Amino acid sequence: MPRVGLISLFVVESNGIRLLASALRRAGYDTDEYYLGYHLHHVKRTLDADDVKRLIATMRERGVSVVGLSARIGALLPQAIELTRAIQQELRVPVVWGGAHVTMAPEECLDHADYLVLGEGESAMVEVTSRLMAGELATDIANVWTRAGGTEQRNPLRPLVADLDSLAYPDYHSNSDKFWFRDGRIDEGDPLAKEPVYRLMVTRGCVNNCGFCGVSAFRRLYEGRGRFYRVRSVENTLAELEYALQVRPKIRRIRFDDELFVPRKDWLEDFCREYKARINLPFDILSSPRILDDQTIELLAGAGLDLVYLGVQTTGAANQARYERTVPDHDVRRCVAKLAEHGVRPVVQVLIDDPDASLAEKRALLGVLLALPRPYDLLIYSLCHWPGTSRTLQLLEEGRIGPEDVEGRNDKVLRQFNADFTRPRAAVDELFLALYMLANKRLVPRPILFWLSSHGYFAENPQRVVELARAVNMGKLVVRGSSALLRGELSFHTLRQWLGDWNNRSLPSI
Ligand code: B12
Ligand SMILES: C[S@@+](CC[C@H](N)C(=O)[O-])C[C@H]1O[C@@H](n2cnc3c(N)ncnc32)[C@H](O)[C@@H]1O
Ligand code: SF4
Repeated sequence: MPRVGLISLFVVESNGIRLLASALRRAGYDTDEYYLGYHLHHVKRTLDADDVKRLIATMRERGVSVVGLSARIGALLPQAIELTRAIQQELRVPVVWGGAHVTMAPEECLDHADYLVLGEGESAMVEVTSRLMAGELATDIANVWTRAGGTEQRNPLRPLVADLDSLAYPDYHSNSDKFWFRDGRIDEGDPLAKEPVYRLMVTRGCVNNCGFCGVSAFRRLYEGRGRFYRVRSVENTLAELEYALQVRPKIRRIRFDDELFVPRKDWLEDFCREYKARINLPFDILSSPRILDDQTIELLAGAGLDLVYLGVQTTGAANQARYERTVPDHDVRRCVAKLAEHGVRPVVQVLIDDPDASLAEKRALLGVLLALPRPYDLLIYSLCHWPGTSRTLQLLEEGRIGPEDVEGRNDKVLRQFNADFTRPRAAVDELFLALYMLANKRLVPRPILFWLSSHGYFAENPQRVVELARAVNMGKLVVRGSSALLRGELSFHTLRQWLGDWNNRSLPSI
């Protein structure tokens, strides 16, 4: 029986692969999921030749006649190309690419795959599969770009899925059609089967349009193709969670992967009531102070909200000027204080290394971070230029970056997404990175950090401050890791991720 094989590259968590697999199975196609490598942060990001051989041998054995590869990030393009060539040569079957990078930069991908599926892939992949399985070409299908028929075909996008409840959710019960290849091992079954954290998404799109974010590229692309921001019903969400708890009884925590957890009060009220009654596990979300007013925080905390990745990025003024984003600094303060008051852990996320960030802005951002009630967790990201975002287009137009700086032609995201000291920076930027890393921890008094930030000597000689920041950060990671281990909450993947970072000498701030 011919079958589809879907491959996820260095991301065992992939929602995309699982949802596509469910869509294909629902449409009647036997479908395998193949996970190659660990998480991206694991030290090995090159393809392991033996793993590739075993993957191809397994696909041959199982009669895979159509291959789908998820090319989510431009930085992994060389690996995606290498793997695609090996599959085409060995198996002589068509290889279809889809995923965020294909959607953002299809021109760059067209040379390398037989078919590209842009945007949401469920129904397009089912159609492509039905054609290919019938021995036909799949050249005239909405969302598909291809040169398979000899001429280049760029079909328009179909409308966005209007009703997210109509999609099948990922399945974790059928284990005989999932394989995980890494370091010479093959495991059957879903790599996440024993994970204590269950990840899911309840939305697609976003209500905002921040310039640095992939959303600004997707929104432009999808203009005129239906409602961009969509939410699943509360009932559909809880039904997925109840199913997951049945088939994965080890789940201890829920992580909503949505980039902005549901900015709709009515939905949140229903959700919180039902979630508390039916699921009652601690849960984590991504959000922004704009969404989390005091009342919403109370509501979510009452339902079990434990941790919030809180997007702050930079100062209110710079956010507005550069990124089309309005979050006043005082609101960040209010939000973090309120979360702490309710026992919810905020993980503040900031964005550095924008070429237009002035010295005054860097100082002001330190002020914003120092004004928050300590301690709190902090993730510091270094601006990466995804293809097609508003900020990337603007910087390209102004000549502030070149095409070689855009992810796909660049792989900065692999090396410096979480900012650390392995990337060369101007001395003053090293100083500010070190000061930000110290700002969220109680060890160094705030006035000293202010003083360090304004003293010319340290702007030219930041090494001592950098060493201090590294040591303090390392201490916090060790304490945090040990207590998570004791609570039984240090998941296998988080541990691997940290060990990978450790190996790369690039421990992120926390
Ligand atoms: C959740 C998430 C994560 C989670 C979990 C991933 C997961 N569960 O899938 C984690 C934290 C692991 C993660 C990791 C990373 N992520 Co991420 N992630 C996301 C996020 C917010 C949602 C992804 C998602 O699951 N969407 C829902 C599913 C259904 O959509 P999808 O994956 O796009 O899949 C659909 C289509 O793309 C398509 N499709 C996908 N694959 C395929 C394959 C085939 C054959 C076909 C036909 C179609 C198809 O069909 C799917 C169903 O409609 C996106 C932002 C976004 N809105 O896309 C960022 C995003 C994809 N991530 C991004 C980045 C940078 C990363 C990291 C590099 C971060 C890092 N340094 O660690 C890693 C990369 C990991 C890897 N190897 O790919 C960037 C990518 C930018 C780029 N193009 O380079 C995005 C766009 C973030 C942003 N807001 O700007 N991520
Ligand atoms: C998935 S985003 C969600 C952000 C959240 N919705 C918000 O409003 O802030 C998570 C974090 O990734 C970081 N990030 C997003 N785009 C980035 C880019 N182009 N380069 C580096 N970091 C980025 C930002 O710091 C952001 O807070
Ligand atoms: S940064 Fe957050 S709020 Fe802004 S567009 Fe992206 S996901 Fe939406």
